[in-house]
Amino acid sequence: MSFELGMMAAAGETGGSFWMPPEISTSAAGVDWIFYFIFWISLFFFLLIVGLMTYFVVRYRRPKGVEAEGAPSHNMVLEVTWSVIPLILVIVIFYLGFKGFMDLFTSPQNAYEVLVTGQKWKWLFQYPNGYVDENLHVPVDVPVRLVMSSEDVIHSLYIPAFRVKRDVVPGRYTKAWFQATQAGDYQIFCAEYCGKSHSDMLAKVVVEKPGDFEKWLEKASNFLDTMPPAEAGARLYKTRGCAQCHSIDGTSGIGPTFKGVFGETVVMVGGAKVAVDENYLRESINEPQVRVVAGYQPVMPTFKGRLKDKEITAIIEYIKSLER
Ligand code: HEC
Ligand SMILES: [Cu+2]
Repeated sequence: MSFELGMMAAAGETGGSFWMPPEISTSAAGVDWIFYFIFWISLFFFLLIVGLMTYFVVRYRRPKGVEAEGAPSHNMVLEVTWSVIPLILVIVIFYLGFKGFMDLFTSPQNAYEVLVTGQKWKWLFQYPNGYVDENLHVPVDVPVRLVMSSEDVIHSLYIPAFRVKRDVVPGRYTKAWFQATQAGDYQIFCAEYCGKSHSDMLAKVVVEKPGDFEKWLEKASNFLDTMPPAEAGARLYKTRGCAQCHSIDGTSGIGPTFKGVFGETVVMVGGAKVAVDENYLRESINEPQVRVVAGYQPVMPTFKGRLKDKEITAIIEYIKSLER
């Protein structure tokens, strides 16, 4: 991956290098600096030590027929030198690393807050007005704090361009922050192996130009009023957790698939047959335990009070659009 990201940087974006993607956050340059500082020190000592070792092996090898001399006791000057110089270097590395770590972990108080949920296998981002999106939109030049948690296993939110990577753990909150420096789209990965579709757990950070962020958020939050209901429903299906249990491709998961269910006759636990229409779908969303589909556990949570009527209508329109 480093190689691919390196190529992206070579394509003319700011900062970055062969090893590193472009630097798009205020912390990125500092992170890269420490990385290269340690990298060059390591390379220098690697070459020095391996070079000298090789030279000494050749230079002082014992020819045939020559007896080995006793080794000299020790050399104070040499030993103090090779102890004190590395000591100073590791202290400097510790200081720089600790300072960088504290910067990365302490978000500014006035930061704009976005709630992040990791789940198998996608990211959800919730804005202060309650709107949930599958991509992370942020304003440029504004500090943003992410307050993150997981619905299931451990994930890790990784935004290479911002040099941000932080585990997302079920049952607790972890935080990360950044301040983006350049408008554009950047990749988000999950960096903690979390199961079958781990590598598909992708999203984008969209860094918006000044003023555009507010416009985007307002427009996106009003999607119920501006989008065709079936499209709005498709969005809710992904952002409100239905996708966790219901497929749209005909495969059965924790719950039945939505594909082609509208207009069908479904058998309930107890043997009753129900024709699937708008009212049945509405009841299934609001009171899933009233009639339970045969062959499934009654594990669907109720969405009563959690979805507005308009949202339920949109989801029903979406389910209707999924023909077999
Ligand atoms: C935790 C898993 C889970 C989640 C999340 C979930 N459901 Fe369900 N759902 C089920 C199960 C299991 C059933 C079948 C048992 C039953 O009828 O209660 C079901 C049944 C249904 C049915 C009836 C389907 C049929 O074939 O008769 C509908 C409609 C439905 N869910 C809609 C939704 C919608 C809309 C959402 C999201 C807002 C959602 N569900 C979220 C598990 C879930
Ligand atoms: Cu993951």
